[in-house]
Amino acid sequence: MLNRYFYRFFLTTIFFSIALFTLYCSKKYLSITNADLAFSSFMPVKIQTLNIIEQQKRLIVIGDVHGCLNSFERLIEKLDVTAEDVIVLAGDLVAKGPDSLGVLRKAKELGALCVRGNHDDEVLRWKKYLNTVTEELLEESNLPNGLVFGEHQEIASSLPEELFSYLVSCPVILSVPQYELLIVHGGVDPTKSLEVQDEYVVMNIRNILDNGSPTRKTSHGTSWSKIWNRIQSTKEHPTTIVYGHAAVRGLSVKPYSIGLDTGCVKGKELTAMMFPSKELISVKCHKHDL
Ligand SMILES: [Mn+2]
Repeated sequence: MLNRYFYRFFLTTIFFSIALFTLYCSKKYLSITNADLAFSSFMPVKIQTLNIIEQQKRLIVIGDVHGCLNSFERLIEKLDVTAEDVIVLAGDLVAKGPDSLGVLRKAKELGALCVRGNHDDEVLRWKKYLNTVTEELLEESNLPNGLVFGEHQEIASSLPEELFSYLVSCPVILSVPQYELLIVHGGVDPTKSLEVQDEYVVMNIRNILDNGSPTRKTSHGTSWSKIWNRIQSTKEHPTTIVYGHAAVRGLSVKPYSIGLDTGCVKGKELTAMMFPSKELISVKCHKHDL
């Protein structure tokens, strides 16, 4: 009799231990931090300030282009861009789409500013790794944590010096004090000051888990922008964050956050917002950027 109770108790304990351990691991896996990467990228400038001068007409922020050169060119045409406009790309200029190098070339030619996206960073991490490794050592089993063979490696190995210089110059956070704006790729941890934000989190974040950790998943926790808006609405001088990275959520205009990734590479739209008017202009994208 005693034996049977003991057996039940034993099994229940094992069951709950496994359940708790699984929960712990999944939470750990979900949260993101720079420390997860064994091999770091070329360290970006963390915060850059953009001062708009009087002669400059419009500040134009454009969502994730992801190598869709045709759509990017059509949007620039539709915007009727002149030399007095300031263009900022909200990150993820490269990968997924057909012409990453073409997009970088066009952005550089336009004198566009940019912030670093998670895919841009992955290309730069590959570039740094390729600079240090010999051909013989380039094997799946030797790859540092966070790197996988694929298009990021291909882009990195065909990246000419001048386009590398352009991409590596994109800061993580671009601050526009005149318009009380911040431009980033992913978002921020709303509970932390700008100075202590983790660069990797800013490039990757989508949600905040219930335990307060940032995650790139949209399936767990609360969107960072919801928390950001709640905090900013109590401030005397609130700041608005313009970002990309969240194609699943599409265009998301809230009082203090503006999400501009409208899924061009998935055949949806490429979107630009003008400041200070907050006017939106977009073009329709096509599958494979045709
Ligand atoms: Mn992204």
